[in-house]
Amino acid sequence: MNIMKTSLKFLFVSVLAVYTMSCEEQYPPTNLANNHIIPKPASVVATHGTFVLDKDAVIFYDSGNEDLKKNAGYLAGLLRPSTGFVIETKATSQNPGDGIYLTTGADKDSLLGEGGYELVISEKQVKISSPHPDGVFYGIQTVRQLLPADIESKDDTTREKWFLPTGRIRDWPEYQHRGAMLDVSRHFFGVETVKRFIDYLALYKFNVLHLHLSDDQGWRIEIESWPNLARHGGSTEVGGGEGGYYTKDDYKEIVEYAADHHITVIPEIDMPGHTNAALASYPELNCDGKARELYTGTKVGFSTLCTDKEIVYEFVDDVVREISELTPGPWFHIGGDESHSTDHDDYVRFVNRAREIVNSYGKKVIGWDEIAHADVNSEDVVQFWARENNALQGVKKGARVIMSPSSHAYMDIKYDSTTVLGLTWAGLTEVDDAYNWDPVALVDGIEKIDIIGVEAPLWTETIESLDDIEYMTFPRLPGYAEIGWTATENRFWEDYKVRLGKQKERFETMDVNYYKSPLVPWQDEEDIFIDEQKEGEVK
Ligand code: TNX
Repeated sequence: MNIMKTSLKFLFVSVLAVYTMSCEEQYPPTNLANNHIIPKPASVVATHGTFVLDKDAVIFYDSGNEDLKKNAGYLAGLLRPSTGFVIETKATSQNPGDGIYLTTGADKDSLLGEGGYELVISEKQVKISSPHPDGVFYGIQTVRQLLPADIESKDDTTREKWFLPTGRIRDWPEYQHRGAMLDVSRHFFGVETVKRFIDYLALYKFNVLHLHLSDDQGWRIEIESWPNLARHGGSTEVGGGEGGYYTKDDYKEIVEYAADHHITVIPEIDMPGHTNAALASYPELNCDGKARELYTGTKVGFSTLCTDKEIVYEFVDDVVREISELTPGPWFHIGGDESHSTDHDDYVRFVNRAREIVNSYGKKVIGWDEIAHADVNSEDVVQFWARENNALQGVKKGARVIMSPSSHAYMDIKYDSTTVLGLTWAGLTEVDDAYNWDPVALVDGIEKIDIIGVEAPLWTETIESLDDIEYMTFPRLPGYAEIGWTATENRFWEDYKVRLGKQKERFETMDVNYYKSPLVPWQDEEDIFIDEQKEGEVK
């Protein structure tokens, strides 16, 4: 019986192989509906033709639009290594009728909103239009995912023709805030690592990078008026390693790189708890006037700024001012979590003053859900991570919410009991748990209108390298992207896991160290091709 089975299987595979070879010219399939784009687009209509991208391709963009010019340059740069094509970018004042055409000519298309786009692929042209350059950038990511995984190769594949199936995609984000957080304090990560992280966010249409820049174990950004923060407070990390910090130029470089990828950086200075690194750098920030020792362990809740001292508010003012000057985005995150060593009334007073300082530098406040105990209002955002009551209280005071439930959205939580990296305090978060939740269904009394979006934090007590970052984020990160982008009624784990499984070759070509979850049907691209051929036959 077994022999029978094996030989049947062999016969089946050989037939498929011959069949595939004889169909080579048709590669890839021409059915746009068979895409495995993440996040899943709002609507896809296939027209069953093929667009051919070769070395003569030109990328056109609306003349006079500097943002689109940048998008065009970005796309040409994206295609360059793997195709080897030096693709020309050209300004145009009208639809050229062929090539790749990036345009904000969808001005009146209100359904798309600022982040939405329409991608129309015909045999002659790939046209990406959106009311806003952000949407065009997202359309570019969709095109990228429609191309084979090889497109991510850093080396010239020498492939002469690249194909896209024809049709129309109209697509827009469900939430305006789609973020990930990187804790650069517990372990420090240099500019290049942060840039790779930004690359991954861009691929999945995230638009926010939240940087957790200070904590007990390290202060990670240069502050000119308080130089010892970075010099001393940044000199170590969890486990006693070297640590490090961003100079102002480093931080600017990150912010600019993020902006080039249509991502806004949110800086966080966690206060009044999680401040040991600052308390070790300046004795006057402590109530007893004595500097603390640097800390390289992983406990939380033991440190607090001395909320009675005026010098503490001068410190907060200087820090907020210097960082805000370098931050084009509208937000400043003041942390506010786990201030277990701060008296409740002191905490409330501190947060209220910190809010005023942030507002005085033209920024809006975000804080972890505990800040709802202070006088938050409709200008503020509360980041839900632990306590439903806090989030609800924030909403009752008029604040809006970012959803980062630690039971689903924490990328530092282990996948299963065998995961070597990560923590377990919030349970375990397999890839299905990471995906299967609805921001609106989390807290009774918090409605869609109260929620600006979702964010997946990566805390780094156990994370030491880019490889570690990748292992914990992949493959959960694409799922968070889909929760933020795709309407809940359009999302199903059973469908998502198949699309995720089809990213295998892309992850591998990108050299991403990912967790091969047994819940995901990982597929090689040639098998996908065979499957899609089969599907084509049946239909
Ligand atoms: C809780 S989430 C924290 C962090 C830790 C994290 C570890 C939050 C606002 N505070 O300080 O790094 O748990 O998962």
